[in-house]
Order: sequence, then structure tokens, then C-alpha cells
Amino acid sequence: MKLALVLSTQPAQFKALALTGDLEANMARLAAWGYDGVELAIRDPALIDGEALLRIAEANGLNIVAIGTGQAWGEEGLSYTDPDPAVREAAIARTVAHLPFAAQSGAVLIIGLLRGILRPGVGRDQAMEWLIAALRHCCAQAARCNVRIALEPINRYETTLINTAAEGLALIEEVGAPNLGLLLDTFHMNIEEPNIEESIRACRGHIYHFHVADSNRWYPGAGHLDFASILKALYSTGYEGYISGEFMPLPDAATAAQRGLAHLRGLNI
Ligand code: LER
Ligand code: MN
Repeated sequence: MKLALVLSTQPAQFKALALTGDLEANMARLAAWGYDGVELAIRDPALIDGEALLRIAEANGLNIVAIGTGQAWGEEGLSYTDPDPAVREAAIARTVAHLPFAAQSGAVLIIGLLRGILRPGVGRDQAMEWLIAALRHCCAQAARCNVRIALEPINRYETTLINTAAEGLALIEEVGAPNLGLLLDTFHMNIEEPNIEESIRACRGHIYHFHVADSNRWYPGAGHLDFASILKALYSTGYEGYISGEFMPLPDAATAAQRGLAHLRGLNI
């Protein structure tokens, strides 16, 4: 089992980040606790020093496994489905701007909230048309530098577009890009999927990345999800990627990060 944890490269409003603050110190802590990788939430690649991040990760023996892009929505309101064409174009440009560092680090690029939500006055067909066109463009650009893109189904309280694994599968089929897959997140799946394990199995071959949080978005083991069963289903699909912890820093960051890791490593799978 290859485990990573999400770290943000800059302060953010998003709360499901176990560790915040000094990146270098946090990468050293992750390595010391036994994590294998790190997922970086990057609002804007113009704000980071990619070479320095790669050096710090390497010095700590950590792989940079995925790049989250959702802060461009959370902090700046960019999305592929905004009624304002300038905002849609900025969201696409921001995605493309992530590609050099994603290529350099070998990370999967995540599209979560950057897809946006249904805005007043925008019909679902129109929003889906913009979303599909944006993903086709970004995937074509990403293919040129061998980057894979993972679309994350997100629960209904955070978006009105693509809540379930089945909707995610239908979307990637419609987009038709060979480098587009899914990021499944147990927190969202617990809200949206009738049966988490069946939905995971239905995504066989299309799962590019995996997020874990328990039912309450605390660390795995703090809620009522059966991670042994869930991860057995995940590995039964042939999944060989990382499992990234994306959970709240409760009761405190260090406890959450260490208990989550211990729970998953202790599973009999
Ligand atoms: C991001 O990976 C995620 O899971 C969303 O809940 C972001 O709000
Ligand atoms: Mn997630």
C-alpha cells in the first residue's frame, strides 16, 4: 500500500488538510511517520518553486503523486462552467499552466471543483458542453507531456455537476481522451454511492488516483467506513497507484496523520 497525504503549497480555506504550514517541515514529518508520497494542492503554479519542491520531496524520499487544482475555484472562483467566457478561459489556462510541474514530478493532475457548479441561468446541457470541451482541450495538452488527468466525482453539497462514480465514468467516456480517468474519494462516495465497493469495481481500469477520509472526514479509522473492504475492492481492480489522505486536522494534525496511516497499514488486506 503506497500512502500519501495532501499538503497545500499556500494557505487555503479548504479544511480537509491534515497538515498546514511549513511545507519543508511537513514533508520531513510525513517521511518520518512512514508516508511514501505527498499530494500537493497548488492554487497557481506561478506561486511555487517547482525545483525546490522536487528537491525537498526527494531529500525526504517522498514522491509527488498528485496535484490538486481546486483552490483556483475556492480562492478565485475560476471554473470551466462559469457563464463568463473570460472565467472559463482562465480556468482552462490555469489547468494548462499546471502541466509543466505535473510532467516534471510525474504527478497525476486532479480536476475537482475547477469544473464548477451549475450557475443561475446556465442549463445543464450547456454546462456539460463547456465541461466536455474544456476537458478535451486540457487532456490534449496534457497528452503532449504525458500527464494523466483525474476527474473527481464530488458530493452534492459541493457541486451540482458529477456527483457519482457512474456520472464520472459517463463523462470520461464522452470526453474520450486516453489520459483522462477518475479520482475516487471515500468521503464523497459515502454520501453518493449506494454501495462503495460496487462503485469502485465498476470503475476498474479508470481509477487514476484515490482519496481517503472516514465518513466524518476525519482520518481513516475515526468514522464508520470499512477500509479493509473498500481497499480490497480498490486493489481487486488492479489499482497500483497511491492512496492520499485528505482529511481534517482533528483532534490535531499530527495525531490525524499518524492514526490514519496506522489504521490503513494495520488492515488485513
Ligand atoms: C478535493 O479533493 C475534494 O475532495 C473536495 O471535497 C474539495 O472540496
Ligand atoms: Mn478529494
